[in-house]
Amino acid sequence: MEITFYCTPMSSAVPVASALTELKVPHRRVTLDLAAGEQRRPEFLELNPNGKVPTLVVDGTPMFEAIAILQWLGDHYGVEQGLWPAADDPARLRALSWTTWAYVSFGSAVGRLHLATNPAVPESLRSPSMAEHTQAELQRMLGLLEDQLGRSTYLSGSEFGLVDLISSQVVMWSEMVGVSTKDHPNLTVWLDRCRNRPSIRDEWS
Ligand SMILES: N[C@@H](CCC(=O)N[C@@H](CS)C(=O)NCC(=O)O)C(=O)O
Repeated sequence: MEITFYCTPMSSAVPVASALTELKVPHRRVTLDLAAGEQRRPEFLELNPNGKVPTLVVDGTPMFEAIAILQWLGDHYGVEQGLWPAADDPARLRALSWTTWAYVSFGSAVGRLHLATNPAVPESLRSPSMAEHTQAELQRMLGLLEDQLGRSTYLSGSEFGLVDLISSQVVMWSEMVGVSTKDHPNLTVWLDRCRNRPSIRDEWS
């Protein structure tokens, strides 16, 4: 398979970069300069009409949205390495649930908090009451991870897997936006294990 990965450091492309490393997927990397607007060039919009990184091109076919790319990488490279459950394994249902939840439910709340608090956002869009409401919602959601991690060392089970690589990086992003994980001891231990994984650590440093 010939894979080209369009990325930018410290962006939504980072979890895909660490998954490619963790899964040892041979690929070519193309770094886009977002500040220079390279993502809006017509040839890139042909690959991703949304004009964003990450974007992956697999044997000439483009795909976009980080969570879709990550789940596809799990299907194609993770199963044989024991990092992603096989399609007929009931654990696949949990893997799809947690990873989609991390991006869609938890991740969108992190996005709302970012909007409500980021000084770079126009003041009319910022909102202390929205920030407070969303912080409470995020703490409730971290509690779900805390419960799950009280039952198993990793979300993947007893061993680290792609579910952990994906979910931990959304939590790491939430910390950057001002979410505290300190009231969740199981989660804190898990997060430290994940962030010290070379495939994650090297992309975040
Ligand atoms: N939902 C998308 C978000 C991608 C995204 O927002 N990427 C940003 C970098 S963090 C980007 O490429 N921004 C360029 C732009 O909006 O012009 C995903 O998860 O892939």
